[in-house]
Amino acid sequence: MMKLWTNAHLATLAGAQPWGWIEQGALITQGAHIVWVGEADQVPAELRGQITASYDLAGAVITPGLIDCHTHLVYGGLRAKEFEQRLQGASYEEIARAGGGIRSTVSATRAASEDELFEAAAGRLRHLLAEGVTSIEIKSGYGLSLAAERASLRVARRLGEHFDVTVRTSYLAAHALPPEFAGRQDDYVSALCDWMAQLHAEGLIDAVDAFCEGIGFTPAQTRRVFEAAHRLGLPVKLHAEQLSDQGGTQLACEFAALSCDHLEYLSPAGIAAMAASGCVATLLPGAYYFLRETKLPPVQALREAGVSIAISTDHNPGTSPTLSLLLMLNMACTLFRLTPEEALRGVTVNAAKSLGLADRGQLLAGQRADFCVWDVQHPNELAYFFGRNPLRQVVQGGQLRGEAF
Ligand code: DI6
Ligand code: FE
Repeated sequence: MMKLWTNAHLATLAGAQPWGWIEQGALITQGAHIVWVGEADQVPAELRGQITASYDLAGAVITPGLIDCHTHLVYGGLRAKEFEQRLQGASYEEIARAGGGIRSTVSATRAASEDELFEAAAGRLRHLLAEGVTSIEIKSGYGLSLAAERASLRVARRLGEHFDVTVRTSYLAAHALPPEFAGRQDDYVSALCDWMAQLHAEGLIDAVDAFCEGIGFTPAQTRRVFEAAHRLGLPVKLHAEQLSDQGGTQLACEFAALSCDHLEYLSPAGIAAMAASGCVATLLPGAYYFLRETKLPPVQALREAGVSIAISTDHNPGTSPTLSLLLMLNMACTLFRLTPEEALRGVTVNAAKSLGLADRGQLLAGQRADFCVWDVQHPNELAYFFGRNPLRQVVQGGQLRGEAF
């Protein structure tokens, strides 16, 4: 079944034009894919004859579907109390070292049933979907035991089955040290590498992530996690240089990491390694804002080095409880000085790259037909407004969301 989507202003993010702009555009989809994109008056005659349904998009702006490429969506409990403590003067690192922080979410996650985790995450996911998210990465990392990491990853998979969204999972058992391994960090790394093999055999892991940081794992321990991932043929990514420069980025690039994320403390050597290996820099303005970080990621140097920049919510209960990817577009511009076009590329084509998904992120023949229909005059408004959701419709795999099959 071929569908024509016409009367649209297209931000294809492909080609040499700014925004990949097509002023009077049209798209043709077949099944879940785009088969043609171009000027509305140039639809090829041989395709026109095969069109079985036509949709008038009434002059709306169309972008690729949004991709939230770094989230910790599955967890139990909340951390609003910790937010209060921070306002009373405690730092994030102090709270973490005192057994709060990530580990308090671990207790709440372990105490929750799979159904409870699903319901809580589903409620959060609905907010993201309502702003045009069509693909999302979801990390484990609040279970920190075989059973609880499995539960989190199973919930992530279930979200992908239940909702109209593509879910990619990342195994982040190397997020924090669970209390039962206190003083035995290397033993924990051995254990999580064994679990990785089991959970991968169960089809639950698409990529492997780690938190390389003073309050996380050392570069040597991170290396062991990556070696285990490599043995299983799994791609890696890394929470790198968020609170200090550990050189995790260079290590990740040795393993051809898909992305390094956060990067406020990234060094010139780290930037060079990313440029040489084609690693995506995923910037997370929500965590920067919520932690009141003052050290900016080196955006201009990343640009000059030609490193692709992605943007994501980093949704998590401790450092980035946002459920708005559109707000992150605005913050990427206001806080990190990205241009609105760079910000949109950061949640589409570059976010896709950071997940190893070559079939989405641009409006191009051959790509998945995931796109958003926006009530705006120009795509720069997506980054300009904050707290306004101009999403009109989502097309996911060639199907209008909510439309009966
Ligand atoms: N960096 C972060 O910002 C989150 N995880 C990480 O490795 C924070 C996780 C939390 O505080 O719960
Ligand atoms: Fe994160």
